[in-house]
Amino acid sequence: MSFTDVSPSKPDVLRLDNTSTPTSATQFSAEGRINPVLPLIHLRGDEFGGLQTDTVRGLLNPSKYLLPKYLYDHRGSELFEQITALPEYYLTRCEQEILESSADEILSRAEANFWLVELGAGSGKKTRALLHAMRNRQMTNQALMRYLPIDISEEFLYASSLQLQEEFPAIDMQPICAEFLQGVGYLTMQRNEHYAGTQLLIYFPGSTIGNLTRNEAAEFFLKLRALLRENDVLLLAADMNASPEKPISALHEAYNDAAGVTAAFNLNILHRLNRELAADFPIEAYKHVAYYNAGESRVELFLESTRYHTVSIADYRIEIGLAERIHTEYSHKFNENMIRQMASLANFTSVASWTDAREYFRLYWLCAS
Ligand code: AVJ
Repeated sequence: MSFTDVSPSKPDVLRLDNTSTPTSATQFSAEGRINPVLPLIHLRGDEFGGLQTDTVRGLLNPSKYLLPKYLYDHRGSELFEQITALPEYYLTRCEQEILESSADEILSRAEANFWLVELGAGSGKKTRALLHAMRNRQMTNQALMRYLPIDISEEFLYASSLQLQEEFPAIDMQPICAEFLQGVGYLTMQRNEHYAGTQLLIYFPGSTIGNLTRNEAAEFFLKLRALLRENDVLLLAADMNASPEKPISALHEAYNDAAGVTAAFNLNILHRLNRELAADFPIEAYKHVAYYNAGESRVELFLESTRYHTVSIADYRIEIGLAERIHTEYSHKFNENMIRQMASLANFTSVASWTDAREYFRLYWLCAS
């Protein structure tokens, strides 16, 4: 049985959009079934309604595209996990290095009472480093601290939260199944009503911000800021742009790994469309293309067709030319000034940042001002 079988109507999930009974403790039984240990707050709407509409719209566009969020189905998330372990994919290890050496210092900037909110289910060593630092602080003062991961994938959220709660029993945890901003909105309300003296620390890891276009990123910052109050904090992880310290070849290799895992990750979206939309992409006719666009300071990912063909999806028949590219993902890269500017446009002030030994990656303490 998979975690996806935990339907929102089961009693171990607290739904806020309809009347529900609060939950008791849950745990895994020997057969791997989930029984009520960690109550999960569920705010998510129906997120897959858009796959067909979004796909058709993207393929009818003069420059064809697919939305990056659809890369992350179950298989896509597995492949992304594999990417994070690749020798060429330095991002995850750099962020880990920063947190392992600086988590105590980073959290020492927080107020006495704070909630650490993570955008994306925290599973890796990065989150552990932060939770260690939280535990260290907790031992020296009796302040109120909570860890609240927000993720739309109930499956990963459950698995990682249960694991982390087991490792850090003294830290109060509350997983929230929701879209990021929806989850933050819910938490701000809770804070304002019942925990007015508590600071929100929004940790946005992984350089996920890089997936967004500039306009989308600006909108995200503004919307997030609107939910926060002065002195709340966005702890933002962002991959650095190419520089004298960071050659373009490092960027290129991170998205063109020798083992071909990134190619498999990219191509997986076509498998998904064939399966879930009964499309008929000839997957062997596509190749993975990724390159660094210096003018836009981003890596761009495409699926390139090696021959002319047509694809049927729903009632549409879409022509795909020889060497035509379908855009699948952006991975924006940032220098400190870009982050500072984006932040200040949305009324955040960059007050500190931390980097790894090679200066490939950076964590920013952006204070709501
Ligand atoms: C999850 C968006 C941060 O941009 O590096 C990695 C996604 N795609 N390899 C990135 C990704 C291909 C990743 N982010």
